[in-house]
Parts: sequence; structure tokens; C-alpha cells
Amino acid sequence: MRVNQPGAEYGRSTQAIHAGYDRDPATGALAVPIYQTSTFVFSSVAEGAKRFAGEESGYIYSRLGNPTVHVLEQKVAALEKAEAALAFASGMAAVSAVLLGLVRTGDYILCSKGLYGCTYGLLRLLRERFGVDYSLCHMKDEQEVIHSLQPNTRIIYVETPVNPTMELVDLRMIAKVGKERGIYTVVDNTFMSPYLQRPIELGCDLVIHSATKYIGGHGDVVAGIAAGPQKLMDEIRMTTQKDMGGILAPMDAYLLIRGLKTLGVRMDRHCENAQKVAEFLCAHPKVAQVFYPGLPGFPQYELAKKQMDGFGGCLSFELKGGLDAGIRMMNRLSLCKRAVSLGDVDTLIQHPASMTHSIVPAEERRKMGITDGLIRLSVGIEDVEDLIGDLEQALTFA
Ligand code: 3LM
Repeated sequence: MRVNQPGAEYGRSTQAIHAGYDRDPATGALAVPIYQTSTFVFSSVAEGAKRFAGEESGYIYSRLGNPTVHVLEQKVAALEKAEAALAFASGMAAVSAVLLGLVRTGDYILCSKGLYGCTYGLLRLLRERFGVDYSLCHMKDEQEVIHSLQPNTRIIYVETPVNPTMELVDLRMIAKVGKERGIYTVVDNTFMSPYLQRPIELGCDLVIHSATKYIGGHGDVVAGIAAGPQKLMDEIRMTTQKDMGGILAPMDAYLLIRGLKTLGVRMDRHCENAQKVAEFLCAHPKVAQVFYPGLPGFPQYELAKKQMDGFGGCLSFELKGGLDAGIRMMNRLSLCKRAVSLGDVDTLIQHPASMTHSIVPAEERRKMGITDGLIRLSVGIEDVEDLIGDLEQALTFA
């Protein structure tokens, strides 16, 4: 398949449409063909042997690489300004392949103060069964990060914004701390997408996505991506991806490639809608607090402007009436759907303490800033007046 790598001078939306693919060499097809095949025929035994030995390029078996999946990987690598990317069966397959690929027993991982519930679950499993320890840290400044490091720290692992509190971590700052000490910096960029934030450009080593979210964008695929230096990606491809096997199916890669074509227009609209919804909620008498990086009163508003190209489509909030009021309100919504996940064109609302972060013990949740009354809203790309109307009528029951 002919590979098209538009130059770095092209904009993000052009890259999202054109990077990684020009046309199908056999037919000229504009859309990427779905290579729905598990295996690839060798023209001779020698050819097969050479491919296995790495002496000749070419496909072998779809767990080791597939042309449709490869186009997706090239596209995300171009968008993230990474040398290479790998696609996985889910965001958690990407997180686990990266973490297990980088750590050894006895290593230590320093994490942002909040993490997606299953990432937290994986870290606990690594601690309990594999002797890899971790701790959570606010990372509010360089000194706090430096003081929280251990001599055996292998990875600084952050979400920014953190799911679901929307707290930010200064990516330039952790990249500097990591670089000076030979510690990998890994950033879960799910909440931003490469359209709004590119951690590798800011000096970090690796990026992870739940591609289920903004990259897919339509709520019809579960997928993950990791992106970073070629050497590290090659290592992960040949170890924890190949041997644990959490690879992406060609049809799902096709859906993500299709989703990426509209990433720019979707993200612009997500940001615009979320800003208006955040401002509406802020002004509502029943709302106690709104957490959205685009609000001038957000404690890290200046950092948001420095490292993000937009404030994103997600926010969280608390009602004055607490959990009970929140439940009453959520149950009255009709347009906003009660569902976990985020980044879909549809607006989704969920209750972290009982849903996405229920695996995190209550005390840890509180330390992360996830109160029992916190509600997370992933603002979709519907007409914003309709979303505000739905929230307004539901809030009368709060
Ligand atoms: C959610 N999050 O609703 P998958 N990293 C981040 C994430 O938010 C997620 C993953 C990784 C949610 C999913 S909860 C049952 C539904 C920041 C997922 C993992 O494996 O693709 O789900 O990604 O917050």
C-alpha cells in the first residue's frame, strides 16, 4: 500500500485526513481497504523465513501487523508527532502493553493524583502480583514531583486532564524531570486527542489513547493506541503486543480511520459546546462547583492555555444538593444519555463514584478529588441549546 506522509507543514486536520495513506495501489480506492485477513501467503519458504527473521519487510500474520491497522498507526503517529504508533484492542490493552513493556520487578511508577479506574486497577495488580510499586502525586510543581520520585522510578505516568476531576499536569515540567533522570514519561492523552494536545512535542516520551473516545468519536469501537519513539514501539510490538496479543481488528481500524477524518471539526464543536454548557452550569443556582479548564476561575486555567489548543469536551460538576440531587437530575435527562465512556458525538453523563471509578476504594477516591456527588459530563456535538435545555429541565428536579 502506498504510504503518504504529508510534510510537517500541513495542519492537523489535513494530517488527520491524508497522513498514512494516499490510495490503494491495486485499485486506486480512496477509502482504506479493510484487509480482513488473519494470514498472508508467502511466495516461497525462503520468503517466509526471511520475514520471520526480519531480513525482509512484508506481512506475516495479522497479530504481527495488518495493512489497514498500519494506516491507522501511521496516521496517529503523524498527528502525535511520534516516530511510530501501535494500535490495540482497547485503551486498557494499550496501557497494559506499555506498562508491562517498560517495567521490571522492583521498579516504581509515579502517577498523577487521579487515574482512570481500570488503570488504577492494573497498577494495584502490578503491585500485588509482580512487585512493581506506584504512588499517586498531585504534581503541582517540579519540587513535589522530584520529592516523590524513588531511586527505582522507571515511569512517570499521567493523565491530563485527569479523569474525571479535570485536574491538569504540567507536561513540560514532567518531561524535564524525566529527561534529566532517564525516567520515561507516559501520558494518557485520551481526554484531549492529538488535535488538542501533543505531549511528545512538549518533551514527553510516550502517549496512550483510549481510541474508543475522541479518535473513534462515534461510540461504535473499543480500541487503544500507543505512540512514541520507533525503538520503544518496536520493542513493545515484538513483546507485550505480540505475545499478549491485544491487537486491533482491521474493521475497527477502518472505523477509527474514518472517525479521524472528522477529528478537527468534531473537537472544535466539542470545545465550543462544552464551554457553553460549563458557563450555563456555573451560573445555575443549584450547581455548587464546575470543573472545566476553559473557565477563567479554573485553578489551572493558565496552564491549560499554555499546553492545550482547546479546553476539551469533558467537564465535571457537583450540585449543592449533593449525591441525591445529582441522581434525581441524572434520572430526568432525556437527550443526555446516562452512559460511561466519553468523546462520542452523543452527550454522555455518568457518576464516577459508582461507575468508572467504583473499583477505586472510597478513601483513595476522596484523595483523588472524586466526591460521591461528582458527576461527569462528556459534551457531544448536538445543538448546544438542546443540551442546555435538557440539563435545565432536569435540574428543576435536583
Ligand atoms: C470512561 N474510560 O468512561 P478502553 N484511559 C482513560 C480512559 O478514560 C479509559 C481508558 C484509558 C472510560 C471507559 S468505564 C467502564 C468506560 C483516560 C476509559 C481505557 O479500554 O478503551 O475503555 O480505555 O471513563
